[in-house]
Amino acid sequence: MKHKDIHLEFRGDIAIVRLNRPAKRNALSDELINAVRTVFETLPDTVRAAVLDGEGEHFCAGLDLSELKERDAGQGMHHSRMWHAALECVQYGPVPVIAALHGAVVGGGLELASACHIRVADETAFYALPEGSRGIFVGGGGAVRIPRLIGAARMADMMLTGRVYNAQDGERIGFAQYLVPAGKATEKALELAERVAQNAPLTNFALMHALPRIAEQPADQGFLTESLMAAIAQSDPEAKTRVRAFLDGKAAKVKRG
Ligand code: 1HE
Repeated sequence: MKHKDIHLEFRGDIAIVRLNRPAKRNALSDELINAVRTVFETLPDTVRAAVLDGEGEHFCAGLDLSELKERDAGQGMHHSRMWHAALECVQYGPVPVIAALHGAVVGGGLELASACHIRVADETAFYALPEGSRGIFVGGGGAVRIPRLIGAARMADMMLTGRVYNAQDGERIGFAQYLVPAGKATEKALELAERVAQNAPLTNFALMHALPRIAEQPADQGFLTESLMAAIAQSDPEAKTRVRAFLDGKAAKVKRG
């Protein structure tokens, strides 16, 4: 798939998806958000993990505000649903996605990052939800995904007061799981992607598709779903091979962190 605002590259079984609209700080036009959707819908089945990053000084400036024309309520709802559909393709697509963040991670850019499975930020990253001061609301799934990362109270504060979190505080409160020196986010994300790509495919499926849903289920339903997923994963020949390798002393032990 070729699109003028996305650079797509393959390194072995890793896909690197780069937002490539630096002159507009990778602002997400309707065209670009739909291209993100198409990329994740059409990844070749040889791909085992993906890295998502942004060209230029910033990861992403959010919604392309130049397209925020007069919309009536129905059009506004459909526009938001279009974003939901695109970001669902990232979260519930074929492979885990590792976001490599730097510079502005704001508005819809933060919503996009929140749909990824792992976030690596460099020291230049900053997080904001300027929707609050622009008189609008999040519409790309942020009201669902962001409270799950940082809590509803912190999200409300960001939108009510325009609070901006720097990279260190962003890691502390849960936006990013990894914080690396400036310019190193993509390198670290690639290192993690290579590790993720070595997992049994069913393990990655379980973590992407079962875990977030189990976490939202009432406990008694969650325990049952977990047991079904566990039974499916452990009956896979790949699991048996890996467990046997450990018992035969041929697989790596867990090392101290
Ligand atoms: C844009 C956008 C954009 C930059 N839509 N064109 N998001 C925001 O409210 C964030 C708005 N952007 C900014 O605050 C800043 O641009 C940044 C902090 C991200 C970067 O600052 P800087 O100094 O590096 O760049 P700049 O000079 O502000 O912008 C460069 C160009 O990109 C300029 O256009 P030019 O033609 O004058 O060169 C900007 O107009 C353009 N640009 N950001 C359109 N967002 C599903 S709902 C989600 C709702 C939201 O995401 S609302 C939050 C939107």
